[in-house]
Amino acid sequence: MAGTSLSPVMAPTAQAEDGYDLWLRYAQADAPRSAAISAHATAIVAPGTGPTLTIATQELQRAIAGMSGTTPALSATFQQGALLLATPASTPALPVTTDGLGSEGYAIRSTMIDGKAVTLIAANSDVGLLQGTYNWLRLAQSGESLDNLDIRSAPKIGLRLLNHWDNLNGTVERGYAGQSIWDWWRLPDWKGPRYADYARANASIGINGTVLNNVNAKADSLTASYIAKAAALADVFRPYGIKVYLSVKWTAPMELDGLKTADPLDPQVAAWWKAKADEIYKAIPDFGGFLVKANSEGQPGPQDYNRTHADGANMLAAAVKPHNGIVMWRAFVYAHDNPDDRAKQAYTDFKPLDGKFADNVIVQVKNGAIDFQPREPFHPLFGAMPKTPLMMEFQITKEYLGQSTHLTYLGPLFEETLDADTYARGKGSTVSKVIDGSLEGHKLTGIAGVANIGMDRDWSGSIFNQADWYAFGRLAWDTSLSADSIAKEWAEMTFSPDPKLVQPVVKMMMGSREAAVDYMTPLGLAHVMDTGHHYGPGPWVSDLARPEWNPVYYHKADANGIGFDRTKSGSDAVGQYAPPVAKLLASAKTTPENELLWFHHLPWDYRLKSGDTLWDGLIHHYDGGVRYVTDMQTTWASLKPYVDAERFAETEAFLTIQHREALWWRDASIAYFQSVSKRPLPAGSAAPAHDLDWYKALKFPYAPGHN
Ligand code: BDP
Repeated sequence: MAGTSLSPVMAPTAQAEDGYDLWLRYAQADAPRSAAISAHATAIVAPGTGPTLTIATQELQRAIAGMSGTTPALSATFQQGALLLATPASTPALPVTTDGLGSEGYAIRSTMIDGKAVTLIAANSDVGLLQGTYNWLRLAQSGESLDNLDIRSAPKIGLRLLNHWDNLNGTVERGYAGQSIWDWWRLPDWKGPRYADYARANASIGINGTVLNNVNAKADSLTASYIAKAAALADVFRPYGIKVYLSVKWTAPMELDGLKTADPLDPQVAAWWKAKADEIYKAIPDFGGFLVKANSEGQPGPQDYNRTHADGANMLAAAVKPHNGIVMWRAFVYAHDNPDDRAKQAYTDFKPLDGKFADNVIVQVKNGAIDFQPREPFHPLFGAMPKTPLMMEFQITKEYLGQSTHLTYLGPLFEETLDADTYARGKGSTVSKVIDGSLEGHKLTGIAGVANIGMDRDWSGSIFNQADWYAFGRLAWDTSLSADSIAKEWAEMTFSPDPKLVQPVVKMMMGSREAAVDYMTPLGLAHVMDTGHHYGPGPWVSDLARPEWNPVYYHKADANGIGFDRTKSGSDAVGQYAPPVAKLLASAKTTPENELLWFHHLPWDYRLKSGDTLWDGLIHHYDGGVRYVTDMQTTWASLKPYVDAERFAETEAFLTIQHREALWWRDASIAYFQSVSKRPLPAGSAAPAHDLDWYKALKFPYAPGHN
């Protein structure tokens, strides 16, 4: 077994399967696959030894050694079966064109050079070669053929970022995988090995930027000492093609330097930000830019000075513009003094600002109009601001989807939103086309995922949560991929390419998010989680200071029926969608049933498509969700022979937790809604295990992720 140059931290066979290696395990392949890999990687020819190329060639050596037992040598000359990395600069007569691949894309082609059969990975840059390398390794790991390759791939979305909601004290807002991986205290002097492993994992799925700190930002992140710490991380990430960004607090000029105001139109304020940007770029020449949460949930912002979000964003944009930086301005806003439907407020605030943002501002919009619920209709801002680049914000961490222990694969959630049709420019105006810029011809494009990464040995709090990080990256690179195919390649790399394992695992993953919708928020219900920590059910909560913090605000259940009327007779949030969408949503009959109660308040006797009354159907969804979890437990138990003991046991235990909690969700929800509807349960549905007061009395003061 070769591989003396391997990092001891991630050596493929050096340790038990604790999940640290993610999908980059490079475990020994079976004989045919091992032989195929060796035959297609007899040597590696690379155009130089720069830091990025060194990462690529070492990754290849490590991976090939792990999978086949032989380490290919770095070679200057072609030989039969060599893997050749090349750019037009290194190899002028490349047999493939790199036109259209941009600065990150690549081509992989099985070809003949000097009479020798080789595999060529070609790109315009070393980062492109690294991306091509990871694609080739994905094929090798997942047991795909390495013959006759002819692949071209380039991302349509420019900014593919993680957003860390990490605090400077090491906690992570909505983090369920342990403490923050940023050791702010010992940076910049100590750069632990985990930083490079983090960059490597992200690069392997095409992520090219990371916002280091919480959107609920502290001004301190912009002090000289914290800029130096961010610069140290940027130095580690750079060769992987990953840029660093910072969340900023609006009042930083006042807090750090005693300015009297943070009014964006005040010249002193603008000068402060300009000087701050200059200082940051001196330390981090390729700094990406700022992410801003302003005038939302108590954060300060330009509206405090009677200025608009555009005034604020443009002032910051001017500060970073000379350095090619950008500003990502979040549209997640709702205000305590606005009595309108919370689902409408972002649109109301931002739509009038369309066309008013500087050209290096991109508005970051959550997938739905409330807050990362198990299911939300797509945000009405997508398609509604044609003159403004909009970027997607997904939540990879599962604040509302079972947190660390539930197996609820998010691929289908991401896919559902990306494929949703806004009808902004007629049929086919999907959310994907809004955010990849193709619908309106925008060049600045982006997608962000709120990270699920922490100090846990397995990074994400569970093995299956790794799939959400993976799926986010893969979809960010190529929104046309299916959640199903991503689950398949993830399972092949994370466990093994054996179809006896892969097929059941993928099947279980693919239905798991819908199961969580069923046992938590069926038929379009939302935001019925308990207060603050959002762990577990609290549909009865009605005593919080702001109306829209209370679950009762969202479900509006009473003796007659349930649901939020967002049609013309109600809040008319439906009117924020393009006319063809609005028309469908105007009637319960034409609204997709899985969004029914999001848009309509309906009587308990309303007939669902199944023939069930709404009441019976609701109960059947709760039952179905729990049943799905039972089925996952059975499936997983049958996979014991195919999974290592450590990862098997963890998943088995977490499924036990999930089953218990799915039942809790079902029982507590039914106990509450039955206290309102006063209806009997349909035949075959068991009564909740406890009475309503028992569920109401449960308290979780130490639930993780909540400050
Ligand atoms: C909500 C979270 C809260 C975040 C907020 C945001 O509960 O912790 O600060 O979103 O996105 O999902 O700003």
